[in-house]
Amino acid sequence: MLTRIDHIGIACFDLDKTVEFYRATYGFEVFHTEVNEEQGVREAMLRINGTDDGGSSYLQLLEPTREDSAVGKWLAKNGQGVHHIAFGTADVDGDAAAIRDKGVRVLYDEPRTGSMGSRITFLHPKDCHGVLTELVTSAAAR
Ligand code: MC0
Repeated sequence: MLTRIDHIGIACFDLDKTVEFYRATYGFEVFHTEVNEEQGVREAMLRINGTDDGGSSYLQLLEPTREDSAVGKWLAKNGQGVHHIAFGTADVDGDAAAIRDKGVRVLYDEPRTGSMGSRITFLHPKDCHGVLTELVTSAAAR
């Protein structure tokens, strides 16, 4: 069951400048940074609020590490902005299977590694009314 918004992914050209905008404008601080080579991103997680399952909701700022990555391609075509939304679940495998059975393309056969040790998969935006949608089981929920 999808129980919360885990994060909103925002693609940017310059991670440091974008982090500084969110800090100076809204007061959001960086909770975590990492490079995910498989996904081709350098990212900063800004924690917005805790949630009633013990997890959190974040803004995820994403800078591509290579032009041919998903975020690099998207930025070249669209410029900066909201790239995807991510729903939190305690069972990414079960939810992905159930959603696949409804005819929505799930992009990975098995969930991959996401931010902060989470397990993630994506749903094709063309099957989700134009929204690239991620499913996340946080490390804490595993
Ligand atoms: C592409 N499209 C999108 C989109 N990306 N629509 C909405 N939102 C997006 N973010 C649309 C394009 O406009 C195009 O539509 C069609 O999908 C095919 O796109 P493409 O440019 O030809 O690119 P593809 O097909 O090579 O790849 C698209 C696909 C890819 C969604 C399959 O981006 C992907 O595998 N994404 C999942 C991985 C990902 O995004 N990783 C980065 C975040 P038209 O109408 O022009 O045909 S990593 C992350 O977030 C991790 C670290 C985490 O959360 O922990």
